[in-house]
Amino acid sequence: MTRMEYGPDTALLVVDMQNDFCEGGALAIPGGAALVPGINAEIEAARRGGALVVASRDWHPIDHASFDHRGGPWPVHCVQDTPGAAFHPQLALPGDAIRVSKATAFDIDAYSAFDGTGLAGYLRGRGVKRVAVCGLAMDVCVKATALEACREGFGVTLLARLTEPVESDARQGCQRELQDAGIEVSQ
Ligand code: VGL
Ligand code: ZN
Repeated sequence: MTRMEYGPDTALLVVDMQNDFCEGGALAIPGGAALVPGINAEIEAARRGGALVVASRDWHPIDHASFDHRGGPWPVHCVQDTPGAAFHPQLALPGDAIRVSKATAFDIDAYSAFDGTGLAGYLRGRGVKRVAVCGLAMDVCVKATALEACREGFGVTLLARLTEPVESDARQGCQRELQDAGIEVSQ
């Protein structure tokens, strides 16, 4: 069992820990809310090690192209400024955590926290060399974020115990795909 070693040249990316992706939300992922205590402990470990903490949020305009009434694949979720788009109330984000909003354009979806956000350049500017990725959903935005971090040249560790997939049988395939891309999977 490898653990992420946090230092000043690392960042913890907490992906889309929002109400709509947790139990009771519009696009609820089984086991989503139960990740929160473990993610909070990981945030603490990251801070102790001097790592940056980044939290992304899915932040769609009303009538976003990914919604089913617009022909997209998803129910309406994470609409800007609605309770469903808020971070889970127990998520302990430090005040100096970096918040990144994504998928804010009407006509295109963005699964990765790097897509259209400028995050890669920002992290490089802060001297970050390796990122640890956790959050929701393993087979959608966590996977896309980890793969794009890898393509951007960062070392990447997937925190497998701190993520859950939309499709319950997707875990093994996801882990294999990420490992094949050179990502370290930490259980
Ligand atoms: C996500 C489906 C639609 C995610 C975002 O954060 O994984 N999934 N939009
Ligand atoms: Zn979305």
